[in-house]
Amino acid sequence: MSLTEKDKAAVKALWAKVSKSVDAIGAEALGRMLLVYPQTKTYFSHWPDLTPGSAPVVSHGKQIMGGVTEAVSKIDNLSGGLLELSELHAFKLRVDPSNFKILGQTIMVVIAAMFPNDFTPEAHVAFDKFLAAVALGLSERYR
Ligand code: HNI
Repeated sequence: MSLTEKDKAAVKALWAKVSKSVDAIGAEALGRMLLVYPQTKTYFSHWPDLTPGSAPVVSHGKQIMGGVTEAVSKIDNLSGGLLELSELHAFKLRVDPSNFKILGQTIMVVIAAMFPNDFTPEAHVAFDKFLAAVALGLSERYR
């Protein structure tokens, strides 16, 4: 299920449209992940407030989207390009990698809701493949 050149172009085109709003996308996607999939809250129990829109959710949403933006720039080598982030999530944060798919889902829902015209079926399929490849790249260091 690797990304074709056409997929890569579609992901970059979508990203060009949404990148001005990444902070808002990240805050909304992370807030939704914590609310809709409450099992993900265990990793953030040291935060004072895990509700959507709270300060830590907004600020961490930005950080996560920084990682996604980095992944777009490394789209040709996602298994090698995300090793540092993978290492961090595997050994320091000890995040179960199944959660990467969950966050991918909420990121996609938020982009679809915020950018209905840009989130065409072609953009959707390419972005879905991209997020699956990002999740795989982030899982690289777990074994
Ligand atoms: Ni994730 C920290 C990127 C998914 C739990 N995460 C980060 C940082 C980046 C990042 C960047 C900050 C790194 C640093 O401090 O150097 N995370 C990403 C990306 C994805 C992702 C790109 C998927 C697309 N992270 C997840 C998921 C969980 C998660 C699904 C848990 C459910 N991440 C964390 C935790 C931290 C973190 C926990 C540390 C946060 C803190 O404040 O302690």
